[in-house]
Amino acid sequence: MVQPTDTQSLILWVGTALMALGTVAFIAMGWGEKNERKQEFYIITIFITAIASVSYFSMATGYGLIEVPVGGETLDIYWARYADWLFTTPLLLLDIALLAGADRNTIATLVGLDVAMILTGLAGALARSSALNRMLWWGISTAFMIAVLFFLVRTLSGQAARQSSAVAATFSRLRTMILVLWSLYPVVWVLGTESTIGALSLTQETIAFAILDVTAKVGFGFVLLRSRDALEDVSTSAQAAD
Ligand SMILES: *C/C=C(C)/C=C/C=C(C)/C=C/C1=C(C)CCCC1(C)C
Repeated sequence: MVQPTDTQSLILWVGTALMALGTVAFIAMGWGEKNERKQEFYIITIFITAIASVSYFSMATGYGLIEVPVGGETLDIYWARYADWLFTTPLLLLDIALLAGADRNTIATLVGLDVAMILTGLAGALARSSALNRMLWWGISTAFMIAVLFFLVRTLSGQAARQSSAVAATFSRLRTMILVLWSLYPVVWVLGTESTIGALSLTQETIAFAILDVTAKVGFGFVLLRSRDALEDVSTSAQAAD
């Protein structure tokens, strides 16, 4: 059975630790919060890093890694990433959508497109028939990602613009983080092992995904949860609407 190299394992343990530390920090920050609306943001954000730390643990210990034969070569694929992303990317979108005061249909559309993005990306990572076939899945997944980012910029920004200035400022910071960081995932995928191009080694790819994951989850969580004025405004406007 294939195992991570020592370097990969070290990177993945660092990832596990940072995700776990983020989880503990978010629990501490939300401790004693009585307002139910504000609690939502803490609960969602805590789950994001908690799920990621378990996924990193599974990869660090080799459980999350499999061999996929494609056209005579064998690719080492960390499948656990996709199990993580399937849950954590919708939760990240839920965080920013609740902040923007999005309606149910917008949230459902965003989550649906996002789940399609991750599942078609997983299909590409596991496809055995040919490198071309893997790249076609990549193209489909990337199209779904563009749709997610389009919705974020168009529909969600419009809804956030109706909120207080504190909410709008935090929203725009988080939106920029998503636009920049998420766009880099398909680039790393295509340069790395998954596409069979292999311009990045599996170790370099592991480093790149670890930096992206920690920034997009722990960094994102800190930006959101430290915006106390924004969370306050969201909870009062939601109460007024109830
Ligand atoms: C915390 C994890 C995050 C924010 C993960 C985001 C992942 C993506 C935006 C992944 C996108 C992909 C494509 C658009 C095509 C190729 C396959 C993926 C799954 C890497």
